[in-house]
Amino acid sequence: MSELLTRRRLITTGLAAAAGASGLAVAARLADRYSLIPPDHRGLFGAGETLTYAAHRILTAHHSLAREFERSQISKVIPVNGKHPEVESYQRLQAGGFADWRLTIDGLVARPSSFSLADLKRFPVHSQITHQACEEGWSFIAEWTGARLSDVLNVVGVQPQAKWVFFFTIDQWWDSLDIPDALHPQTFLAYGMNGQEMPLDHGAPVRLKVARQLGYKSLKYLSRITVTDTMKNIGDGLGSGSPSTGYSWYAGI
Ligand SMILES: Nc1nc2c(c(=O)[nH]1)N[C@H]1C(S)=C(S)[C@@H](COP(=O)(O)O)O[C@H]1N2
Ligand SMILES: [Mo]
Repeated sequence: MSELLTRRRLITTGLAAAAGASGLAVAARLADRYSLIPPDHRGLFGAGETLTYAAHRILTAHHSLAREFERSQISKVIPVNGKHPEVESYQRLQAGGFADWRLTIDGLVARPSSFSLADLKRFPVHSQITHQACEEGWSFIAEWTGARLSDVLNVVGVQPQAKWVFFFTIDQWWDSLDIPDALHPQTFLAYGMNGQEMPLDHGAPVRLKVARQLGYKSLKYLSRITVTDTMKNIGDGLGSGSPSTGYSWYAGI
């Protein structure tokens, strides 16, 4: 990238094109107003990722849906990325049929809470038949069943200053979504897959399902959710464990 073409120029140029705005000044104001700069913008993907994020946020508005498929299109062969955690705490939960598993939700919420699998199953049940794509090049279509994250967040009461929803897992993965993606109607806490309880290796008992981003954002083996207004104090501050391994925080598709 030439020195003259700074990141900010790129962002605003892209926004101007995306929004059909007539000038850079308009685009710059938009970028400022709507925080269209992803948290890891200095990472490997730099301006490109920023453009993707900003363009998605503007062009796809808030609740555009990922494509859904017919049951007949569900993949016959379903790959799995890695095995379930081997730590003792997970084995104990598994042995007890996950009756002792809890999902803690804390941070900027009115009512910090802890949900059992049975609690989550009492929320309205939703299903989606969507495509999951791994950054490594494989993908499959499956039916995912669970509670909408938005339904659960509405019960705990997200405070108005909240900007990010962080997720932590039993195998020490961590990641985050912005509020629009967290409240997206296809963002699920999924406890079922293809009509069965969530298989162990696919994230039992409950995984996150983020339909409009690459597979690595759909964290398995969830244990905790924290709502924040900053990324600063979590991990390296880039919103996800992925940027440190070369993958962008925003993985929109
Ligand atoms: N906790 C946890 N979540 C995870 C992973 C993982 O190893 N641990 N792998 C991610 C990656 S890279 C992908 S592509 C998908 C794969 O989901 P699947 O194994 O159900 O196909 O899960 C994602 N979520
Ligand atoms: Mo992946």
